[in-house]
Amino acid sequence: MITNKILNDLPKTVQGPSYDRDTIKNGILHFGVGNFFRAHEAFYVDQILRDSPEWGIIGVGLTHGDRSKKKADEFISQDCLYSLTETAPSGDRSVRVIGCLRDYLLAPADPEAVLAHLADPAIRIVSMTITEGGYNIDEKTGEFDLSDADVQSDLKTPEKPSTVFGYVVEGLRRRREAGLPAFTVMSCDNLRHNGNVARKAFLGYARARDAELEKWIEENATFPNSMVDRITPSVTPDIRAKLNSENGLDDDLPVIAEDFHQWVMEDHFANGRPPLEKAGVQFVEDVTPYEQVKIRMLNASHIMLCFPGVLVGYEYVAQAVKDGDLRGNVEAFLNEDVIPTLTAPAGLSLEEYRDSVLHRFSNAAMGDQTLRIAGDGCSKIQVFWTDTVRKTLEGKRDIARIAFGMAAYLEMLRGVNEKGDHYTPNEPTFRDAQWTLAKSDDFTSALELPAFDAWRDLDTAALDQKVVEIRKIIREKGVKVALPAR
Ligand code: CS2
Repeated sequence: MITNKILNDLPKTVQGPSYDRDTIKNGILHFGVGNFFRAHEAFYVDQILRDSPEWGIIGVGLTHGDRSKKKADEFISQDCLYSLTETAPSGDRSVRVIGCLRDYLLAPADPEAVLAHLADPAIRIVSMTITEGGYNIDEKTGEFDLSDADVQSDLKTPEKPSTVFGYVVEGLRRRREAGLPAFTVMSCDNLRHNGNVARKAFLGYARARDAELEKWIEENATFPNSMVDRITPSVTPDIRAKLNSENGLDDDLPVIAEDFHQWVMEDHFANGRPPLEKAGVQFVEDVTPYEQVKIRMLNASHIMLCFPGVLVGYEYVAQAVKDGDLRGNVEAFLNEDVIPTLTAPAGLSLEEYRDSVLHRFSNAAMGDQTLRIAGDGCSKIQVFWTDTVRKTLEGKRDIARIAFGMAAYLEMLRGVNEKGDHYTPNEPTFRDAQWTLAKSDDFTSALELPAFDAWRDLDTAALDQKVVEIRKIIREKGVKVALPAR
């Protein structure tokens, strides 16, 4: 275990916190303490605490179950410390222990403790990484989905919430009651306009709860948009063991990430903010061009690579990107479909960005998994591909690569690769109805899956037909035969 006690006695190659942990105060509460948060926001905040100790973080887990309980126990027994290993494509690495997490609360076990922090004036930012699909927005209507069962139940007992919406809004209600300022709601999810999406979700919930409260939140809280970027693989027990033996640590909660990291944010904070620019965060007026480039190039090509990559049987992204056919298809997708329909922020070359993305994917030492990337494809397709698909359809451009990507996604959902090996596709938003569509051999009805909802208002007849055609080829002859001609 890594604990406060061993901080003075870390291996020479491991860098510890640059500050005395006892001097740190609570300033941020974060929902969703996953690997990405720990390699990104926490990594940035950790660097400014020495000079700005008032921005320590309280981590909150929202989910039930044994795994969540185990994770909470591990955080607590490690004094909320963990190691971050940063690896470069060259294989170079560095290791540090991150100390900015001050406590870890499991919300279902102690909802009142979470609410007390939310109502504490020391907490001035509430951040979250709750996944692309976590904002409960109905893609068809573009509105917060009030029919969701958990939301309904929170609306019935709003003072005893269980969803992130219920917690944040109840926390803000308590602050209003107490005459305290609101806090900034800072989404760190990989969404277009993540702040606007968060605003829609939290205000949508608040409106259904109490219109006056919604108004107060709208006037007093802010929801800055940001672009977040750092590839952070899942940590399996094998990876954990390997990291520990390489690092000379005994860490129950190690994280590994690429050496690259980027955070571009709009400077709209309701109640102060840490001087994150000192740690390299770029504050800009409008984050749109940055997020468009990141989502439409990096994330979009990640899934364009990994849906077929899983089917071929590649476990790692670095293997898939080394495959000339799959890489060529991704390059063609970027060159033909994405770059011509994308506007770059001033000073950024999209060609250089493309090359850097493919270079980052080739980072073998990081061991990023194709199944991690392919997971939650239903939400990711809607976020990462929609603009490109819409521009392709509207501009009557070549649909071949998009159709291939959609077909590969649908085949990937069957859970068996071309070698006959089985795996478990992860689709957290699917219920039985979606799995029935996904597993059915009726290729036409599979197109009703919500993954493709965001362009259903356009004429998709030719695209749909092409997807069905390509899927048949994948099924009968394999992914490589089905790849679009180049
Ligand atoms: C990946 C992202 O899940 C995905 O599809 O593209 O997790 C990616 O690693 C991050 O967005 C990198 O910032």
